[in-house]
Amino acid sequence: MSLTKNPNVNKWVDEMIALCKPDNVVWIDGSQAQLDALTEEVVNLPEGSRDKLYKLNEEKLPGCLYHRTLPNDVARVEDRTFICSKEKIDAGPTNNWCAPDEMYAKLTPLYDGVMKGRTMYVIPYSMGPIGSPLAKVGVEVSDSIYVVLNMNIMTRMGAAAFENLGDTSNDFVRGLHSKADVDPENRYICHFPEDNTIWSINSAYGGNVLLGKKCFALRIASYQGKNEQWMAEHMLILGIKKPGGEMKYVCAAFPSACGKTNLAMLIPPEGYRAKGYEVYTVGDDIAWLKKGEDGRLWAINPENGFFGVAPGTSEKTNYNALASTRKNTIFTNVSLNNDDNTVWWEGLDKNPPVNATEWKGAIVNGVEYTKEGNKLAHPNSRFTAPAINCPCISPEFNNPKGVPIDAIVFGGRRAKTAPLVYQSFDWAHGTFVGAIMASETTAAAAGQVGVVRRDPMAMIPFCGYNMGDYFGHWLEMGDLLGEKAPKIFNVNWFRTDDEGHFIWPGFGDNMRVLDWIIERCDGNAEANETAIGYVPNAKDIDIEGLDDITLETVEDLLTVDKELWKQDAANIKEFFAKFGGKLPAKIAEQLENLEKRLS
Ligand code: GTP
Ligand code: SPV
Ligand code: MN
Repeated sequence: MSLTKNPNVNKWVDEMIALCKPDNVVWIDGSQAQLDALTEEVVNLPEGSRDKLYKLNEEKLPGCLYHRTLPNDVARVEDRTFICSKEKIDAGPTNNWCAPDEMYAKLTPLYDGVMKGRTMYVIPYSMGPIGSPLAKVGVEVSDSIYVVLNMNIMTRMGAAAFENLGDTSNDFVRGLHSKADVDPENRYICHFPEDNTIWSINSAYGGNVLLGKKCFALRIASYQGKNEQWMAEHMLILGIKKPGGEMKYVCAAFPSACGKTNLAMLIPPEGYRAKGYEVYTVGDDIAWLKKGEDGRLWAINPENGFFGVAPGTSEKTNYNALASTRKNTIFTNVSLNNDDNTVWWEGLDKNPPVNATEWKGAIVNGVEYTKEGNKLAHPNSRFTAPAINCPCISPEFNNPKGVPIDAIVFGGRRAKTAPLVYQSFDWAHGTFVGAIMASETTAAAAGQVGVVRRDPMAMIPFCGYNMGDYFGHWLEMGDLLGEKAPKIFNVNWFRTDDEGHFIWPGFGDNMRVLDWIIERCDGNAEANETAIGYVPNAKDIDIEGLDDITLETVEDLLTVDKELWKQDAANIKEFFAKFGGKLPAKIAEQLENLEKRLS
């Protein structure tokens, strides 16, 4: 029975029922009793069933579940992701486009009767704290219990979301998902920004099916933000407090699998902890930002949990993320230790389980298997963990107002060009710094790994409209915020030496760079003006307690190689040319200025 009187919701759900023809319809109220019953149902499915989840060791991992997706369905599929705006120009040159009528016509037969013999779950959820002026409501219908259980962790799910929507509003995002036959040939992730609608079919993996996340909170929301004077960004949010100082909030945009979760939960090096520095996590993947009454830029994390990369997560690299996964967490495509029914992935520790189930489901000797160069966990295996589990979750996490932002940081994986850190000259130049971001591709999306591609603001896979207009929107936000706009920086933790090793230790030691950033915000730290922006003096990056890093190493990490930058500028020019008349004149001008400074 429907959980809302809202006729817009009920009419749409009725249409989806008529289309998909499920045997049953279950409205998700969010109650523990309902979640427990669904969990029982899904763990009791027969072995070999595609939808099956497994309960993990109740003592070591209470409330935790394990799931494997099909080997052809382990990451976002950018080549099958579409922005279906009426006009092609509104999707822009960086998105796949199809006219909405055409896409609806193509997909309708695929959805027709797809849920026969299945149950449709109607999932109401809020992105952002319920009742926050920055929050928005979505409704996802899906034939997957895995989706329901993940949405429960990642969003504020249940009847309360409908109360927040009210009985008459039409302002909710309609998400239709069916795993169908999980057929990669007929897999589509389609967004209709002008209809507030998302249609996803033939996948059962994370970013393709948890429609509140990338589909709504970035692709649809970025379009809404452009029209409503706010921003939806692929950014973590963290709070840093130095001893005796005020809490500073920093947002950082890095491409997928480039370190957002790690930076958001960083533990400062010993020397900093001894002095009393504190770090708090507000969000690890997405930020919604809006001008507040005080004229500053405020941010909320629209999510309620972390859908984090498992490999590489260890007590040493990210203690807080690991701690977040010790209860009520869902693990996807990691490996099992069959002896004690716990989970393992590459980088957790140096002891792969002997009696292991690898991510595709084969039982193997994990020690031998990994010695032969195989991976027990998929490189994009993930944990879905409740934010409240995080030991350093910010006390402001549920604050409906959000937090005021002092600095915005961009960054990616660059082996050579980008220095460890630099600051932009001003907001317009900072927008340009974001627009020229580039990074090596990772396992978070299907396709080749390790190729450098341009990825403005880490939004290439997530901008729901023409990216030229998106740059324009950034410039407009700068005008709106004026003097109170956050300072903009760029970082690169991934410079390598001639043997290809990372030079900078990264992880907790990134605090040393954040320290310079927050001092710059307070006007306390010095910098050198270079062709690309303000670069710190090597001596102003605190390296006390770092064994392998000398002042010379820092100097090396901070060099700006003009020849490399000239090559980069040429590549940027080519990239910008794609946008034609949609590239804002101010951004083109920034490139000309960079070229002049380099020559
Ligand atoms: P998405 O969830 O896909 O958006 O990824 P993310 O940006 O949150 O990336 P995450 O923090 O999960 O890190 C991805 C990978 O980068 C992991 O394997 C980390 O171990 C590695 N990593 C994170 N921070 C650093 C760093 O400072 N230095 C180095 N060398 N590696 C890092
Ligand atoms: C990313 O790829 O940036 C993620 C994981 O955060 S997914 O939800 O699959 O998009
Ligand atoms: Mn992400």
